Amino acid sequence: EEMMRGMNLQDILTGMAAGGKNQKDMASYKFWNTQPVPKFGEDEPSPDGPLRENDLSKVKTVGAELIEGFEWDTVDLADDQQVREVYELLSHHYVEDSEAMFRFNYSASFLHWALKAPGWVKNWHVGVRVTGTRKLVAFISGIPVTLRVRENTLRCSEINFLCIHKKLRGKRLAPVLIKEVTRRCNLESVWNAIYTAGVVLPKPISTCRYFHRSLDWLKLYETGFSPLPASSTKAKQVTKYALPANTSTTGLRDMEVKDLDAVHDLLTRYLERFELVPKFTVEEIGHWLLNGGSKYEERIVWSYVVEEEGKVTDFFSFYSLESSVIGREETIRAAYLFYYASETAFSKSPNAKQELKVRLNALMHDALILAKKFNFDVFNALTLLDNTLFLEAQKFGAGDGSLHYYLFNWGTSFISGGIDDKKNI
Ligand code: MYA
Repeated sequence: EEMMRGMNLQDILTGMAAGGKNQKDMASYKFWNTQPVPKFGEDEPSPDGPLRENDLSKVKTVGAELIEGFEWDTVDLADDQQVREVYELLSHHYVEDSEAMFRFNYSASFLHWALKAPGWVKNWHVGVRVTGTRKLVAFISGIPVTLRVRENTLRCSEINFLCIHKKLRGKRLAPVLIKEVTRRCNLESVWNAIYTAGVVLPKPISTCRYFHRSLDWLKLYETGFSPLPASSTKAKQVTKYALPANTSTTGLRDMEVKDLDAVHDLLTRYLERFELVPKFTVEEIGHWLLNGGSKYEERIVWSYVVEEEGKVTDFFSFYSLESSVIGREETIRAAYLFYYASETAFSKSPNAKQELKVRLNALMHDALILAKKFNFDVFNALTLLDNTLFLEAQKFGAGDGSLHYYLFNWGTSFISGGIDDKKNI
């Protein structure tokens, strides 16, 4: 009790409240201590701004030496063979849950989509290879993104897919990769970055929780993803998560190229209500929601609009990301809620919040039905945007994992987002 009172929301969210279980003290972040990121225990910055000077003339033109036997490479993702190599590395060595039961299995099609967004920079796809065999043993990537953080707009790099072969762990290679991608971003005069991680680092700008909605409860149970609650039975669980065969929103249909301007306009206005958001061009919307029209082996993204009297009033999207069940020839097919927006968010009625809640619940119920129809096992969402308005009602359950959001070289105070909104802690 005494302890709880002395703690702020941010400490609770980032795990400090759990007696530091999830977090080292600041002095032991030997690498992160040297980087332009906010430190734990520091005062919140004011005003918002960069944490170190940006000077192109001081950026090194060659990468730092790597340990003996390894060399830098730029992975060329225009080459399918090299996409395959990144896929192989990630499928064996990327993120696992804390009990090592599941591992993300980003498909080659997903990597094409995620890493070749409009304006992508080849030099930001950084690999480490074994000299001699040329085997790819580590990777880190950046893509360009324009972010709005409160009232500031930043040209950023979005860093993702940091991965080191299991045999090379614990050798301080991660800091070397991070410094190398930083150097390559700086060479393009990009001085800020955004990234997310399940681990606690100095210092999250926001924290979300993962929520999961079973679509095929029995499969999730059999793979060990979902437990059987003591008060329930298998049959009851299956019934609980059953969904109708057809959607019910009038005017709901697949999103098409002709909807791009309308969806861009709607999403841009909708995102203005939040404090940390991307600023998309129409071209980027086309890429993220329609995969730029490309057809890879596998479909990655599903996008739908609601059209009423010739006007797009709502849209939602989700993408596909499987997880391997470790030690079995099995995968969990997960749909992740992606961007969405509704004109209802701009209602001026005194009942506006309730109207938005009702509308989003109807849309998300249809999203679940569609995901089920496309054979997904589970539908995942984070506690961001307006998600807390529908997570519970749509039978999502809180997962074990949190996702922490970080900004590189930008100080701003903590963003509470959906969690605070719901006042559930
Ligand atoms: S998050 C996904 C990360 N990937 C995985 O979890 C896959 C499985 N794990 C691995 O491959 C390795 O364990 C990794 C660490 C590579 C994670 N983000 O080499 P080490 C710090 C940042 O001995 P290893 C994603 O992709 C750690 O605190 N730092 O450790 C976003 C320690 O530093 P310090 C991390 O286990 C990535 C140091 O590394 C992470 O062999 C955003 C230890 O190094 C992590 N996820 O390898 C990267 N995990 O002593 C930052 C550990 O200070 C981008 N560490 O505690 C920053 C912006 C750069 C661009 C700027 C442009 C302007």
